[in-house]
Formats: sequence, structure tokens, C-alpha cells
Amino acid sequence: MVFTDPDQGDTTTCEIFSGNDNQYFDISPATCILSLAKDYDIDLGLPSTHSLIVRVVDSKGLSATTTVNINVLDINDNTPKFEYPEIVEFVASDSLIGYQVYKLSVDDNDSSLNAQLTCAMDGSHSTLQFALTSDCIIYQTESLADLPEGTEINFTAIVQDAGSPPLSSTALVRVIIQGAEKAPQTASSSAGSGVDFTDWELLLICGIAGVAALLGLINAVALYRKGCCKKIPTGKDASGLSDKEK
Ligand SMILES: [Ca+2]
Ligand SMILES: [Ca+2]
Ligand SMILES: [Ca+2]
Repeated sequence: MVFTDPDQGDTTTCEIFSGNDNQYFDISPATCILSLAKDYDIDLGLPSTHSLIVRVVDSKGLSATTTVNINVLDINDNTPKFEYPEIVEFVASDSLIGYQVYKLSVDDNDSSLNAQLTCAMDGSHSTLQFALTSDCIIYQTESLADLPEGTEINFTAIVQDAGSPPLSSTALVRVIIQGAEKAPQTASSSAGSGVDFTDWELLLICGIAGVAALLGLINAVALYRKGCCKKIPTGKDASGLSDKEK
């Protein structure tokens, strides 16, 4: 801090008058040089701005004050990281071009540009079947139909921050090709009849069968009643015996 005192040779003392509640800052009483009193890392959530009032007092108790506004800048001291150093994903051989395989999870403990991250495939260890977007999504770029089940395609993913200079780290991505996805089987096809019915068709068949059964029942009752009457001769009751036989 720079100050002047018209009294030649007067003794002066500097102090932080206010704004230093957490004692983050220190000032030299003689030279008025302001400094940090302790390690300060805004990556740990400490505030990035402070406002201090600094006062200089002379031997007669006369004083002057000034306000010091402090902006604490982040330094790029954290390397961006993938959540996992190695990622294994399985993809069906009949999956389509454009299929999103996985989104890589990344993090950086810095702030602003020092934590602004972009992903890319390592040019020295890459593949044509898959690509990696800048926001860390792996997606399919070629047909996998000709690849045998169990084929492994791997590449190295890089995540880099926008700090100056930038920091980066890598992860190994392993994609395993699986057999083609099987279409779900219906009850009729699994029974081997070779005929597939939709739900509506099944409902209709059940309805027709129900009506036929009902008609059959009505017919049976009618025949029974008709048969009863024919079998009972005149003079016999429902037991089939004549009054004489009884
Ligand atoms: Ca003075
Ligand atoms: Ca930092
Ligand atoms: Ca960083």
C-alpha cells in the first residue's frame, strides 16, 4: 500500500481496519505490504472476492483509510479426470449407426475455464467404428454386423480442460460386440405352430368359441327336455313306472 505523510520523519503504522474476519490477510505495519496469512484455495469453496479497509496511523494518532477490493483468481492446479480409468461397454452387432453407447463421466475441481472440459479420442489409439463427442458421448459410426460376437474394439479417450496451460488425462474404453438382439417370441411361435395371432385375433377366436359353447349348451338342454317327454309313456310319471308297477 502506498501513502504519504507531509510530516517529514513521522512514524506511521498500517493495519487492516475491517473486512478481515477470517484472518485470511496480513499487513506489515511498517511497510504496509498486504499479503495472504494462510493457504488460500478457492477450489475448496473459499470466496473469490474480499473487501478490506486498510488504515495508516501516525505518531499523533492521525489516520487515513482506503478500501482494498481483492479478486482471488483460480489457478489451473487440478487435472480433469474420468470417473473410471477403464470403461467396458457391450454393444449388439445389429445396433444402428448413431447409437449412443455411453456417456463418459468427467470432473475437474477447478473453476471457470480451468474446469471447462472437452473429450476427444486419442489420435494414436482410435477406431473407426465409434466416435467420441466433445461432451464425452461415445456413439456408433459404422455397421457392426460383420463382426463376430466377442470382438473387442478399444480406444483411448482424452479429457482436457481449457486452462492455460491446459491439463488432461486419459481412460481406456473397451467395447465388446455381442450377438444380434433377438426379437421377443410370442406364445404361438414358441409352441411351433408357425401361426402368430394378434391380441385382437385371439379375442375374436375366444368370443366365437364362447358363443358356440353357449349354443351347444342350449341345444343340449332342449334335446334333453324333448327326450324326457318322449320316453315317458302315457300313464307313467317321471320315474318311468306305471301306477300299477308302483
Ligand atoms: Ca503525520
Ligand atoms: Ca484451482
Ligand atoms: Ca483444471
